[in-house]
Amino acid sequence: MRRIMLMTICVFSLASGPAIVLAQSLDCQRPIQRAQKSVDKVTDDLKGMESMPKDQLDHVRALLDDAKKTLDAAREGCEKPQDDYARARALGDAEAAHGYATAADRLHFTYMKSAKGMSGMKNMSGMQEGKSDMSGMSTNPKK
Ligand SMILES: [Cu+2]
Repeated sequence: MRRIMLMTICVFSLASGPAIVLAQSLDCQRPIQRAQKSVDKVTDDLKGMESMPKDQLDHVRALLDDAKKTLDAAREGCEKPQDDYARARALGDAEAAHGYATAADRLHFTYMKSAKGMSGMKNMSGMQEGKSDMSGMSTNPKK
C-alpha cells in the first residue's frame, strides 16, 4: 500500500512539473527546427569573417560541422522513425546539434571579443556596444 502511495506521488510529480511537458514528448521536429535556426545563425555570423585568425575560424567551423552532422542524423532518424527508441535517438541528435551550434556561437563570440578593432568584424552580430547576451547576437532579420 505504501509503495502504491509513493508511486502515485511519483507519477503525479512527473506529470505536473513544468519541464516535464518537454520530457513527455518524443517530438523530434521542433528540436530539429531549433537546431537548424542555431546552425543558420552561426553560418550567417561567419560570413565576412575571413580576417579572423585561421585557427580560430577552423575551431568555430569544426563545431559548426559537428552541429550539421548531428542535425543530419537527427533528420534522418526523425523522418521515418521505426519506433519510440528511434524517435528518442533523433531527439537526442537534434539536441546535440543545437548544443554544438551554441558552442560554436559562443566560441566565435569569445574570439571576437578578444579581437577588438579587427577589420571585417563590424558585421558580426552581437558585437555592438553593451550587448553581451548571446540571444541578442543576431542583427539579421529573421528569415
Ligand atoms: Cu566574428
